[in-house]
Amino acid sequence: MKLKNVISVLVLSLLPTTVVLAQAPEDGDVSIVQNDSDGPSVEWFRDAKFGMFVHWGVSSQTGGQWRGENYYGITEWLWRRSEASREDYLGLLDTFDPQGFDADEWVSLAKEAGAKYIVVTAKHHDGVAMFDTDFSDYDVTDGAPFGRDPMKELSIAAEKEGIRLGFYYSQFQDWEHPDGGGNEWEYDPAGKDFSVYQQEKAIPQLDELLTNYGDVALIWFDTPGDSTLESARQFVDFVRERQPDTLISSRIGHGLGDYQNYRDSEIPVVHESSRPFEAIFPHNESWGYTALDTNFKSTTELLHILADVASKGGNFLLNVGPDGNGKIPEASVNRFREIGKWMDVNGESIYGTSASPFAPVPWGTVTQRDGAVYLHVLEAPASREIFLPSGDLNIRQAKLLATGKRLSVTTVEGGLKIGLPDDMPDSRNSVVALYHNDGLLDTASIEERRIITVSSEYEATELEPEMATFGGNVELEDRRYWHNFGEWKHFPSVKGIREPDDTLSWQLRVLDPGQYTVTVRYSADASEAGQEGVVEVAGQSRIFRVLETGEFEFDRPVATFSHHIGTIEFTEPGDYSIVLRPAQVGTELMKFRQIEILPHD
Ligand code: H79
Repeated sequence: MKLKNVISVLVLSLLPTTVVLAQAPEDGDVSIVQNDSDGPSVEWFRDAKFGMFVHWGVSSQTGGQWRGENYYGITEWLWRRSEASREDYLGLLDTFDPQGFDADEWVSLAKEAGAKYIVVTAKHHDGVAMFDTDFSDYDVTDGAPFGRDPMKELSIAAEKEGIRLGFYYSQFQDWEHPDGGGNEWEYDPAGKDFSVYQQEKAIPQLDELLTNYGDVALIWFDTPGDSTLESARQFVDFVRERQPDTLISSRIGHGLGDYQNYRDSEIPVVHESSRPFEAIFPHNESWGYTALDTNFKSTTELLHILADVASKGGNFLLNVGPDGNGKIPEASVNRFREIGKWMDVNGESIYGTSASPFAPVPWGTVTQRDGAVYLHVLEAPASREIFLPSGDLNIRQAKLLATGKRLSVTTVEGGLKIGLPDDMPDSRNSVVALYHNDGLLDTASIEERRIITVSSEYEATELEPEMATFGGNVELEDRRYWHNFGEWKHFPSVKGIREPDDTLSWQLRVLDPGQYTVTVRYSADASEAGQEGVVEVAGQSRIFRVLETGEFEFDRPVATFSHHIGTIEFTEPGDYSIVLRPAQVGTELMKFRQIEILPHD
């Protein structure tokens, strides 16, 4: 497992994947990106680890409040959600005059936060260009009192600060163009010829973006919809021809693109592909500015997402939604600055690192580089001793990155124990660096990554569908839902649990023997409720009857039930498997969400 082993990496990328899920075409293609040996180098992107996403457009002026209505949910979809006429919506250009916009201010904030690249909406689905274009009347330069070209100003500021700039460009949806995708309230889809839009607007505008704005780090295509392979290829070939080093996001569709996007607000449990990836999150729940949502993720939560994504080998692209005056909300500014302070101290454990070589750990996450492993301690246990399932590793030195304090490392069965001080430097994430003589370690095998540590020192062990091994007809099914329009939430689940051979099982490594309670969390409608399920572990079997929570609808809250199904005992430390199955043949047993194991005194 230790030394660099190219074969195992290759094998991993060929295995049938359990984490890249079937995908509704509306929201972007997350299929595995093909290796393209002729494509641009992705090294800078792989190393970057943190970027700033910016959603800004004429709808930002409304803050989600328009013509007497509150549009809870994503503001950038305002036109489609309101189904306003083009005169009414595009009238927002007449008032677009963000005198507070200062490109240097945005770029400095990204820089201060430690972001290595910025992606900004050059054109979102509404079709309005946020740059000076000759191929549409609807741009903020000639078509609005603003009269400036914010993409130009950003490109100059970014170049000055040495930060890369990429453009979001909605290639399929364009609600302003009669032949573009998405606007079916004003234009009959039967009468549309998508290629007219592509040839007369999208390609010429990409030409402008790739000609007049210096080096473009990437084009962030989104929502391929039902566009064809030929259409996607034309976009890719065109970008390649104009700027061969510009990266292309996988939301171009059809498995094309230079790196892998996951879905909105999604972190893969395991990233299988050899291509780099990016996990994207809005700071609150809307991408475009809204006055109706102040649920900004805390610095702690953002630092945890950053460490989690990096431990899987990916980049965290965190969005801000500047308002109609061009100002980034204060809540975002403050959090970005806090991230930057943490990066100043701990950046070594993030930039240029690779995915964790080890099984998941209950106290946090792990990143690594050649000769170093970084332990991101997100939840320090009361005993101040953490276990790393590292096998034998030749450690030279262990220290806290923040203070330089040396830590004790003891070799134990299967790994290492590291002693932590009582006063950890940062309650959000204190990083321990382990310097060793074993080079860059192999990514853990799938089997290793599926081993879940159970210890009485941690509140709960959560057994997720993505970590399970499936028997019979069970397969992953990532259900999604939202509370307010477009604010996707994920419900990673399974389908095909209908008879006793249809099983989910997890490998447990129990550190502390004793009593634990088992809770099955699920959603079940009338067709599923009433059936019986069984959980088997350590020679003990607990049967339960599925209770009804309600219908699962994508556009309303999902009622999930935490069903306490009993107490079990692990008599000694060691490896166990835990299995969930239907007790009898039936319909789907439930919409399974997770099993939770809690120490029980
Ligand atoms: O730019 C941000 C969002 O505007 C964009 N992606 C991020 C980065 C985005 N993609 N999808 N969505 C937003 C929401 C998708 C809604 C849809 Fe539907 C679900 C379109 C089709 C299914 C709502 C329900 C509209 C039609 C059915």
